[in-house]
Amino acid sequence: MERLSQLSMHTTASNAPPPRPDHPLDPLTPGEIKSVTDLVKASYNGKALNFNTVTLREPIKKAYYDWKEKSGPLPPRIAYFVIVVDGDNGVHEGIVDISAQRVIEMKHTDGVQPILTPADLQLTEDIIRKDPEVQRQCEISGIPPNSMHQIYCDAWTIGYDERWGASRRLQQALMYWRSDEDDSQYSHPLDFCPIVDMNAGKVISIDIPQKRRKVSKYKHSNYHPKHVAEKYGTKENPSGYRQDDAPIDITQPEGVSFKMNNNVMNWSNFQFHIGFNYREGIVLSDFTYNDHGNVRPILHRLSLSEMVVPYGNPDFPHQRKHALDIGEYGAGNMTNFLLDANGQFCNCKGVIQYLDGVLVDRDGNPEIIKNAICIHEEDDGILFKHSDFRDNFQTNVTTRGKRLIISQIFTAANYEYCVYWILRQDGTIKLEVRLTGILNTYICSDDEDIGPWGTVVYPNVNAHNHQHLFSLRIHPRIDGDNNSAATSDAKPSPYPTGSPQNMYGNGFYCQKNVFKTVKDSITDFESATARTWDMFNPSSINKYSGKPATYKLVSTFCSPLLAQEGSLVRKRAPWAANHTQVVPYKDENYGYGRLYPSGDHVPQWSGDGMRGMREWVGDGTDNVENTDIVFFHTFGITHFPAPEDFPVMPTEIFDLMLRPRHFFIENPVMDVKPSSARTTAEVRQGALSSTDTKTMTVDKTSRLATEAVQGGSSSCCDIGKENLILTSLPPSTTEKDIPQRLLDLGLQWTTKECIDIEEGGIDASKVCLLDPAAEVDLTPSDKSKFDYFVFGGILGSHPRVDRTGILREKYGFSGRRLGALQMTTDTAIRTTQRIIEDGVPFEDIKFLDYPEIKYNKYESTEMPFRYIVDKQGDPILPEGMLELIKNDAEQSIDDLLIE
Ligand SMILES: [Cu+2]
Repeated sequence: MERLSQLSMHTTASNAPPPRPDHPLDPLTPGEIKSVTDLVKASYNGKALNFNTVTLREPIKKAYYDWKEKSGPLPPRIAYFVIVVDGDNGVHEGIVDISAQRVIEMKHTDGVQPILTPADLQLTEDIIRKDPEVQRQCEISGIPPNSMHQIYCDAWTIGYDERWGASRRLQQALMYWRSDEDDSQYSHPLDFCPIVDMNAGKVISIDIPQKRRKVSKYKHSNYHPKHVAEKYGTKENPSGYRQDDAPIDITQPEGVSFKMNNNVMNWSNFQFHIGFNYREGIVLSDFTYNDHGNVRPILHRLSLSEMVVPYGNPDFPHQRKHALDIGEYGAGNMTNFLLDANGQFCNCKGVIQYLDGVLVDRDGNPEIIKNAICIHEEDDGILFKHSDFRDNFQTNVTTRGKRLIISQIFTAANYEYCVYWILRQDGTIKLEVRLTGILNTYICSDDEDIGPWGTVVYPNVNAHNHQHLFSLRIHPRIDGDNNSAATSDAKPSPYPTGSPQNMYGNGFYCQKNVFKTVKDSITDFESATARTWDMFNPSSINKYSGKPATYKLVSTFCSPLLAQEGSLVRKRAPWAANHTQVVPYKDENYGYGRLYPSGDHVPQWSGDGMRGMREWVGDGTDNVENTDIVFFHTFGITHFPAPEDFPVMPTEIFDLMLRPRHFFIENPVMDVKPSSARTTAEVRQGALSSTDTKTMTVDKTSRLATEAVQGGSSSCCDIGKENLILTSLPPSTTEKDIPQRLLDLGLQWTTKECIDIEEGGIDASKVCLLDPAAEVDLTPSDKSKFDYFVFGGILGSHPRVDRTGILREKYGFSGRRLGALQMTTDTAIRTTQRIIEDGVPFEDIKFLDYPEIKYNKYESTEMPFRYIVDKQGDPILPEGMLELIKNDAEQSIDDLLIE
C-alpha cells in the first residue's frame, strides 16, 4: 500500500533566484540545482539528507506554447526533487518554484523506493566485502581466505521480492571474483546472491542455491589490449591486432551544417530543442520542419521513457533479474562522457558539438557529466537519384544526403546502450540503439545441463536468455495539438480471384484502423501484414492524396514479451506486453505529465495497483481520436547469448523510424544540392552540366581505391610523389644518377617506357598525351576516358620543339591540349589535376602569364610561361624554384626547366 502524507506546502527562503536560461525546456543549470538543494535543506531542517534527484519539471504544455507561439510569459521555473532521509524509509519528494524561491510541495510516500544512483550502487561492494557471512560463502565457493578485495558485485535493484516488499531500500548483489584487478569478472561468477539493505548499510540475507558450484578454475577471459596481445600476439605481430586497418578520418573542411542557439538546434529545415535529464537522458522537444517557409510542428516530445531487460531462467532467484533500467537507475544518471580525459574523440568522429549533462550529487551539489551528448553529422549515402537508360544512364540527377545524430551512451552495470537519434533531411526521424558491453553471467559447472534457459559462452559461464525492450514515448503534434493514430496493414483484396472486384486476383491495399479509444490502441506488431502505425492530423489534408498529414512509425524489431501473464515482469512493466498504447495527454503536478509507464518510483514496485500505463489505460474508454495524444511504442530484441557475445559483445543494432507521409506535397529534398546532374539535351550535345559547380556538392576527397595514397599531404588535391613517375630513363640509369634531393622527395623513376610501367602493360586507349599540337582541349569529361596522363614535350624547351611528336607517333595516344600558351611541367600537371580531379573547365582556371620574378632588390626576370595563381593571386612556382634562381642567377632560366 502506498501512503501519501502532505508534510508542508510553503517553505520560502529570501535568496534571489539564480539566473534562468532563456529557454523553458533547458535543463536546470548548476546554479539552479544548488539553489533548489539549499531550499530543500532549509525545509528539512536538522535532518541528514541524501539527494537522489533534482531535475526540471517541464512546463505544462499550454504554458510552453503560449510562450513559444503566442508571445506569452515565460513559464515558471519548476524543479522536482527526491531525497533519502537518514532513518526514514520510502521517498521524500517535492516541488520547488525556483523563480519564487519557494518549496511548494513536500511529500513522504511509503511503500515505494527512489531510483538507484551510480553512487548508491558503488556503496554495495564495500558492504558485501565486509560481511562475515559473505566472506564464509566466498570460502565455500573456493575463494582463498583474506582475498575479499578480489570480490566484486554488480549491485542491481532487487526488482521486487515479496519477503521485504518495498519496506526497505534493497539491492541484490550479483557476485564475481577477479584474480587481478584488471580481470573482467564476468568469466568468474559466484553462485550465491546477498541482499543488501542500503539504508541500514548491511547484508540482510543471502540467497544460496541448493546445488553449490565452486568458482571457475578457467582463466579469466578478457578484452583489453594487453589481453588481446596475450591471446593473439605473435612474434611478428606482438599486439595481436589485425594489421589491415587503414585509418578512416572524417573531414568537414567547412565545419557543420547545423546551428545551435543554446539547446535549440537548427538543421536542414528542422528545428527542435535538446534536453537531458537524470532519467530519460536525451529528450528532444518541439520539433518543427520548415516546409518552404511554412514552419510546421511535427512532435512535441520524443524520448525513451522506460525499458525492461527480463531474463528467462525460471529458477529462483533469477526471476528477480528484470532490470527496468530507465526507471530503476536512469539513462541520464548512467551516461558516459564521450570525450575522454585526454580530449580524445573516442566515441564519435568528425566535427562534434557536445553538451554536458547536469545531475545532483548526494550532498546536493551539482554534478556535471562533461560531454554527455554528442551532436554530429554523417554522410547518409544516396538521398535520391535517377538515371535515364536511354543514353546509357548519362542523363541523371544524383543527390547525396547527410544526417544529424544526437547520441548518448549509458552503462547499466554490465551492458552498454548506445542511443542515436538520427534526423534525415527528408523529415525522417530515426532511432538506432546499439547494444554492447558484457553479458550478465552466472556460474555453471563442467558438464552441467543448464537446460534451455541459457548458453555456455565460456567454460563455467552461463549467460541466461533475456530481452531488451524499450518504451519509446512519442508526443505527436503534427500540424497542431489534435492528432489521431491508427494501424496500417498491407492486405490482399478480400475478393477472390475471378470475382468482379478482383478478376485477376492481384488486388491489395492498405487497411487503416483508426484508434477511437485507448483500448483500440493496444496493438501488436504483425509481420504478416507488414504492420506500421500512423500518427496523423485528421484536419490537415494533403491536397494531392486527400489523406491526412501523417508520421508513420516503421518498427520491425518488435519482440513479444515472453514472460507469462501473472509474472512479475508483466506486472511491473505493464506497457511491455503490447507494442503500442495511445493515451490522452495530461499535465500533472505543476508540469508536463504522463511520462513514465512503469510509474514515477519503479524500484521495488510489486506491480500491483494503478500507476503508469495501467492507470492511463484505465478501463480503456478514454477518447484518443483527434485529440492531444501520447503514443507509446514497445520495441526491442530477444537475446539468446552465443560465444561471439563474450568476453565483450560486438554492437547489436536495432532501429526504427518515423517517416512523413502525406505531410509534404512532393519529395521534400529536391532542394538539396545534387552531386551530379545532366539533362538529356546536355548529354546529347556532349556538354557537361550547365549547372554552376557552386550549385552542386562537388566531392574533392573521394578517389579510387586503386589510386595510390598521396603521402604527407593534408590536402586531397595535391599531386603526390606516389602518382608521379619519371619513365623512359636510359637503360643504364641507376639510383646514383637521380639527384638525391628528388629521391628524398620520394620521386618514382623507371627505365621502362610509359606504356610498360604496369605489369602486363597499359591499355593505350586509357592514356592521354598532353600535346600542344592536339586539336582539342582537355575537359573534365575526359576523366571517364583516361586513367593515365603523359606529360612529354608540352613543357620543355623554349622556344618549343615538338618532342611530344615522338610519343604521339610511337604510341598513338589520344592527345589533349592545355590552351595555346606553353607552361612548365608542374603547371601542366597542376592544370590537368584541376580539370580532371576537381572538374574545373580550363577556361575557369586563373593563370598568370609571363610573371616577373624579383630575386633581389635590383634583379628580376620574366618567366616565359604561364602559371596557375594561388588565392593571393601569386603564381604557383615549383618548390625550390625561387631558391634555384637566386643561387644560380648566372644560369639561363631555360636550363632550369624540366624537360
Ligand atoms: Cu542482451
